[in-house]
Amino acid sequence: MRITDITLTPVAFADPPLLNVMGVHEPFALRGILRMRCEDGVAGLGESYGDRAFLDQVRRVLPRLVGHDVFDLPGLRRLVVEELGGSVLTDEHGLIGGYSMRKTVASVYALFEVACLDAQGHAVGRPVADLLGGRARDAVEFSAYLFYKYGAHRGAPEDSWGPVLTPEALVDSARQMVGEYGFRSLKLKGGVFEPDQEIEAIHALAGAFPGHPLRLDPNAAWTPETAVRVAGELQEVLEYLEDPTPGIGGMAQVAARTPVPLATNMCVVDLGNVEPAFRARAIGVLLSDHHFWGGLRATQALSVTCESFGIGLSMHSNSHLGISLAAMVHVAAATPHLTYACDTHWPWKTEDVIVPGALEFREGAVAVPDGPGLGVEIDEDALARLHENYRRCGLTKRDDTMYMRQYVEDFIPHTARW
Ligand code: GKR
Ligand code: MG
Repeated sequence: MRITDITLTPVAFADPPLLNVMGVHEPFALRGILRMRCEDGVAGLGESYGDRAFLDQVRRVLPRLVGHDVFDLPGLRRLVVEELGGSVLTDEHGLIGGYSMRKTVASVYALFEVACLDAQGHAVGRPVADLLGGRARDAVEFSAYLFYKYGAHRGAPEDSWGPVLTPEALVDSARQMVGEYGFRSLKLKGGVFEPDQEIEAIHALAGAFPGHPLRLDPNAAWTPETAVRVAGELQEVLEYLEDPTPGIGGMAQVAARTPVPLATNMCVVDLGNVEPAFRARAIGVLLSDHHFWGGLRATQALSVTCESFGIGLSMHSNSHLGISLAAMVHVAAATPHLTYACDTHWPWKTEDVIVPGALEFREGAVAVPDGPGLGVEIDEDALARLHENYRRCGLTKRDDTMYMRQYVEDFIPHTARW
């Protein structure tokens, strides 16, 4: 079934001032929405990053896809490699994980692969999870992704979450999120305050939510020495500690000195990192992400690799919309080894490009949509509105550090500083 037409629409959606090691989220998060039309009126949707450098790479490949068969995924990958071989995109989505040509190709291919799988599902009348081998679970569990945050964007009124800068406010925001979505696992984005303040915050969450698995992710803000100390202080309450320190070597040093499993979406970000990280016993859990690991099928292959070596599998998230959530749900449902609750930024957004209702959170989990393909549809008015946001906001890349300097003039990212 051949592709007859393909369009890429950049969109921007409102995002609160969430804090992390690099700075603070800007007023809008960017995404790229891909729409594919095929013979017989079948359509496919994809979603990925929306920064200009990424969109430019995608646009280079687009003309070559017209006439391509959506069932020919190896051929699709060859087209992407032929067109982009040699390109390397920088990557701030994982907050400075590694980048490479292989990762660039994997990211661009992934966007197309999801749209092809959606189209395949529509063509044969089956959900994407069925095309990926069938459901290992009917609903996919997610974690509450907690952030410290400012109360308002520069010059704007306070948002509905208000400021979250103390353990008390953090516990309140967790209560709000758990109350609304029913999450069990709670993840705190750390690397914002001194480690002792973040230790106190995790203890406050443990006290307020007994029995809930807890995670802390400072995006490599600490030295190995500090990471070992924090892990020691929190070892009774953490499900895992995510990227406490940079690099496979640093992570391995920490892992050797703590029983707390270390997780990563920064030091293992493509296949080239797998062997050295596993050999060094640097991690216990890998956070997959189909957007940069080469799509849904590559995520499943990665899962088999992890299972073979006794490494757990979780899922990473960036600010995203409903097409991405649908893809995350289908692949997680069809990947038996993906047993950790997945990350999602979903609760932080207030608008979307899909028709509401297809993806609902119940007890912290999203049921796999039953309809064909991804099971989500574009809301044309919403897509036009979010594209207009994109045109007006003037952002072309994520830059949490530059924006942070509007709040704290001399801000320097905290990477491996503490
Ligand atoms: O949205 O600020 C954020 C996150 O810090 C994101 O950029 C990270 O890539 O969620 C991610 C993570 O787990 O490191
Ligand atoms: Mg992380």
